[in-house]
Amino acid sequence: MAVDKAVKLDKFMEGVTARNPGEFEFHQAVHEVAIDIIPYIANKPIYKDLRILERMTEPDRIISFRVVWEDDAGEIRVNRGFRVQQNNAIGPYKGGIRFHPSVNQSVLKFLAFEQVFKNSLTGLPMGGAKGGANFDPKGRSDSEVMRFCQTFMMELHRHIGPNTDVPAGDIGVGSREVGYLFGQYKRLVNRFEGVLTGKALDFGGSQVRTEATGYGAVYMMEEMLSHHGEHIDGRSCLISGSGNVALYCAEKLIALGGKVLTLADSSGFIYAKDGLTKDQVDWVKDLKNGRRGRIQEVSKEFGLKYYKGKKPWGIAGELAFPCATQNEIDGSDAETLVKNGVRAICEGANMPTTPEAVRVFSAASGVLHAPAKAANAGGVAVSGLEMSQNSLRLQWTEAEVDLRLREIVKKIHDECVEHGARKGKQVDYFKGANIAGFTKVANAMLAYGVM
Ligand code: NDP
Ligand code: 2IT
Repeated sequence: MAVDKAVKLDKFMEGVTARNPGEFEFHQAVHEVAIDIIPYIANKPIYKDLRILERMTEPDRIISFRVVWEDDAGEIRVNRGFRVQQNNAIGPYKGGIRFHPSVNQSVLKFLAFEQVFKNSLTGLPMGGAKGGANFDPKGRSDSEVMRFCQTFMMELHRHIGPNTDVPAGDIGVGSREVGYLFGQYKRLVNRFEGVLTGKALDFGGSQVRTEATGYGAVYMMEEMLSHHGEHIDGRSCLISGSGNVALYCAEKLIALGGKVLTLADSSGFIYAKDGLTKDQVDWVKDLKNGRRGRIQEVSKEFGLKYYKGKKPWGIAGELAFPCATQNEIDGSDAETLVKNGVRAICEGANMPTTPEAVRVFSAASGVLHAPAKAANAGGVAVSGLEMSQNSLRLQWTEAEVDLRLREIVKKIHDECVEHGARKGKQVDYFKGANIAGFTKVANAMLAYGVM
C-alpha cells in the first residue's frame, strides 16, 4: 500500500514538474501538499476522478508585466512585476506582494499555491494569490520606492479590486509601500475601497494587522505546547529575520515570558544570551522601519555578539521561529536544532524548512512542527478581518481584533489535531493543515462543476 502511494505521488509530481519546468520552489510546495492529499483522496473518487488536486496546481491566471521607472540619478530601471491568481473558489483572490531581487515566477507560484490552503484554514472567505517584483528596495530612497510602487500599480490596478483580488504586504512590502500602492490605486480608479490590506489605521487599516503574523505564530506555538500541557514562559527562543513577522513574534514571546536569544537579517544574526528586552526589540523596530539599518547595529548598540554571515540555528534553543524566508532551515540546520534539544518549530516565514529538514524534524520523536500555512495564517486572517471592517465601514477595537485572531488560530490548531492526529497526543501538523485546508476549497470547486 505504502509503495502504491509513493508511485502515485511520484507520477503526480512527474506531471507537475513537466508542466512547470525549472520551477523548483513551486515543485517543493506542491510536493509538500500532495504527499498528504494523494493518500487522503485515494478512497474518495469524487476528488480523485474530477482531478481536483491537479486543477489546484494550475493557477487560474498569471499576470506578468514590465515595470519601468527612473531612479534618483535619472537612470532608467526595468523590473518585472507579477500577480499569480491561483484559486478563487472560496472568495476573492488574497495574498501579499513581495519586492525582493529573488522574486520570479516559481517563487510566486509556490507562495500563491500555499496561500490557497492557508486562507482556507482561516475559515474566512478568501481565495489565494501572490504577487511581487524582482525589485530590491534596499538602499533605495523613499521617492524611488514611491515611484516604483506607483508604476507597479499602473498595471496591477486593472487586475485587482475589493471583490476580485485584494493584495497586502510580504517581504519588502510594509506599511510605507502599501500606502503608496493604495494611494495610486485610489487615484487611478477614483474610488476609495478596501482593495489592499495592511493599510495604516488612518485610511481603513485594521488594529493588530501589523502585529498579526508574528503574534499569530506565537499563539500557534502556545496552542501546540498547551496541547501537551506546556507553556512558553521561561523557554529559550530562536528567531530568524528582523522584519515584520520576526519583530512582532519577538514582542509577543517576551510578553509571554519567553527568552528571545536571536534576531537576524540576510547578513548575519545577533545573540542575546540573557534574552532581548522589550525596549531592545522596540529599538530594532525603529532601526528597521525608520533608518532601515542592519541587525549588526543592534550588537553595537547593546554590546551583543554578532555572527556575520551565519544563521541562528547553531544556538541552543527550545522554540524555533524561522521568520525570514523560504528554505532557511536545511537538513543539517535541522539536525543541529534537534541535537541541541529543540522542542518545537513554528514557521513564521513561508516554507522556511527544506524537505530534508521536514524529514529530520518528523523523525525526531517529540518535536512539534507547525507548517507555515497554519503557523503564519494570523497575518492573512487579520487581513480578512480588515476586509470585513472595510465592507462595514467600521473599525473594530484592538481587543476585539486580537480576540478574533486568537480564536482563528485556536480553530486552525483544532483542525490540525482533527485531521493530523497520531498516537496519543501526537499530531502531524503538516498532514492536518493540508487536509483541513484542502477540503473546503475542493468542495467549493466540486460545487461549480467542471471548470
Ligand atoms: P520583511 O521584509 O519585513 O522582513 C524580512 C526579513 O527576512 C528581513 O530581516 C530580511 O533580511 C530577512 N530575509 C529576507 N530574505 C532573506 C534571505 N534570503 N536570507 C536571509 N534573510 C532574509 O518581511 P516579512 O517579515 O513580512 O516576511 C518574512 C517571512 O514571513 C516571509 O517568508 C513572508 O512570506 C512571511 N509572511 C509574511 C506575512 C506578513 O504579514 N508580512 C504573513 C505571512 C507570512 P534583509 O533585510 O537582510 O533582507
Ligand atoms: O504570506 C502571507 O500570508 C502574507 N504575506 C499575508 C497575505 C495577506 O493578504 O495578508
